[in-house]
Amino acid sequence: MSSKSFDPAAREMIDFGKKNNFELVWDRLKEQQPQCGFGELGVCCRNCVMGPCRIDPFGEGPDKGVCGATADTIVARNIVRMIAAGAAAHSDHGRRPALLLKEVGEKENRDYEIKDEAKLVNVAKKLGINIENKDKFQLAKEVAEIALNDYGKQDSNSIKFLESYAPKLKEKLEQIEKALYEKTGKIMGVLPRNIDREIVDIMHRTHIGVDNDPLSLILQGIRAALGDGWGGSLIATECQDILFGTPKVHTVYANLGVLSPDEVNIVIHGHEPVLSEKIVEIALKKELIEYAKSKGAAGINVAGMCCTGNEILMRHNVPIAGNELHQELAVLTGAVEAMIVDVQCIFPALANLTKCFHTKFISTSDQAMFPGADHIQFEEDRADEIAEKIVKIAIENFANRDKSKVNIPEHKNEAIVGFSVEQILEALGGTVEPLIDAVKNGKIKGIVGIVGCNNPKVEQDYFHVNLAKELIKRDILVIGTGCWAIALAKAGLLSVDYANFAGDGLKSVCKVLKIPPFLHMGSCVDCSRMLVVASAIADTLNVNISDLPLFGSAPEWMTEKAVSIGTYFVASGIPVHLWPIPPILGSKEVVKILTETAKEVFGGYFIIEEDVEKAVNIMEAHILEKRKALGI
Ligand code: BF8
Repeated sequence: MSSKSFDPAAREMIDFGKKNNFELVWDRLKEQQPQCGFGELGVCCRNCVMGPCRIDPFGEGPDKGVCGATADTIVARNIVRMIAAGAAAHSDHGRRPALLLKEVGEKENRDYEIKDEAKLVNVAKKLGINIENKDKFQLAKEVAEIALNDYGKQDSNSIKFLESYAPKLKEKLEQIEKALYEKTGKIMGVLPRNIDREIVDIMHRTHIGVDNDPLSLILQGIRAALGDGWGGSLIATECQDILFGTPKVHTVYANLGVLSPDEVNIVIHGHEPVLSEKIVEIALKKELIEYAKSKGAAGINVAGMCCTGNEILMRHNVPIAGNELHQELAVLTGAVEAMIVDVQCIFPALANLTKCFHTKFISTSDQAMFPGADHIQFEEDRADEIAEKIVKIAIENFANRDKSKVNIPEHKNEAIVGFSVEQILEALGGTVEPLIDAVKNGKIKGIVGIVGCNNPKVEQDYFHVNLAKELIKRDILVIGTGCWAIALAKAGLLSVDYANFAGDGLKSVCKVLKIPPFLHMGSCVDCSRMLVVASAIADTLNVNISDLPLFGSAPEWMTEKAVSIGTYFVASGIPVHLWPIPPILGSKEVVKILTETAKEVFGGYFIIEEDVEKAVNIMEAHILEKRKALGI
């Protein structure tokens, strides 16, 4: 059996793929060996055509590029460009539901509606909107306008979402800007002024011959990342909750075993729920189920993949077929009529692989085209019509399924999901006080938020699952999102009973509140939910987020989005563990800024650790240190 994955369903399918000569991500990784050492260290520069240049890490070759850029400059420029891309992906995602909310508010779009009026009112109040005598449409319009203004305003004030959701952090960031100016005489801003602007600023200052100072570069990276976490991602979460409903706690199934042997299987993969919400809704229509039956299927089975899967799993009873490294494996089952994709984390390799089966690979976004895919353009103002068209294509494709090729692994597990901030508060009786009491009396030592991806360089899900298991043994509550949350759902860990494997303190809290020791908080943009919880705890205790016994981790990360998430955690005051190593080791200065200077300035910092136990030891030590400082 393959050791490429910790997940038995994946191991089965990887072996099946190998036996039948299907090329998978692990094969392509092998083909790439040895990977570029300059790239791994971050010392390769392609920012102008006097290059490409690279710095010799052994000190035997060139120590600067043609323009004179040192390893410190090159590494810093490269890593902040990663942040820019990650922040752009999340924030551009957030723009879509914000625009849609405005259209719904203006009654220009009638395919969507406001499903959570209570949340709309709460968000409006938080943003300081006067809610008197305003109907839901007016409020939706005003909330959306503030959100969209945060993307495009041209003044130098902080974005409104950060200011409204984390006033204390805003104050702290202002003090940091002031202190930096007093110390250096240089203007180095960290408060995001405009979500888009901070990303553009990075692209500007990393152009040849602009910013060459690693500290100034990294601080701009932090600014853009904060514009993601407290801006773009938060806007995505809040607008989506208003439009599609705030997640509620419920049970779903997870893993490839959710694919049905006798129904039309539609897998929705990507990130933006604007499309997937519609597919879920349309697939429940009686006429379409009847249509599927007329084509010989028992019904229609919609399953999610990656973070769009998380979005629909959080809000509906929709199972999830897997996380990032499952996308090709789902196709290998031979039982997928359509793989429908929007944006982000979608392998272009799916185009070739789906051709070996009857699976239709359907792209839908004007931003994400895949050579070899069928493109059906999704448009919000024709959402019902287009979703129906896509579902019908899947149904009609059922006749092409070759039953002799169907090979669905049996593995699937039940998972309790849906822990939005609102649901956590409800479980706690309306306030964060009971959680704070549990932290104060030591039943819960601290909280770790785990995020992010799979990466074929790491045994799939191994680090996610084992890190989480080890943390709860030490009475550390684990919350998280993204492919981590899917990993735990697949492994059957998202259950109240699993609290039996936690330390006595955490176990007792979970049993009283009837919650698992691991809380699935949603997709990657929903890391904003974790920030909101951290901010609520800090406000209640009247301390900064950096004073709290918290830690973050991205133990199998691979995307630029994860770099942005890690950075906004750090800048918000939460240290972050990473594995694999980010491409920064080519610069001692950049390593120092991210691991030491960040700690002095923001309270958060990065650590890199490959070993589960060692990583947990570091996290626990930080948590205990913070508890001591708080006097608890
Ligand atoms: O959006 S799907 S691989 S990037 S964790 Fe990572 Fe997974 Fe992508 Fe975050 Ni979500």
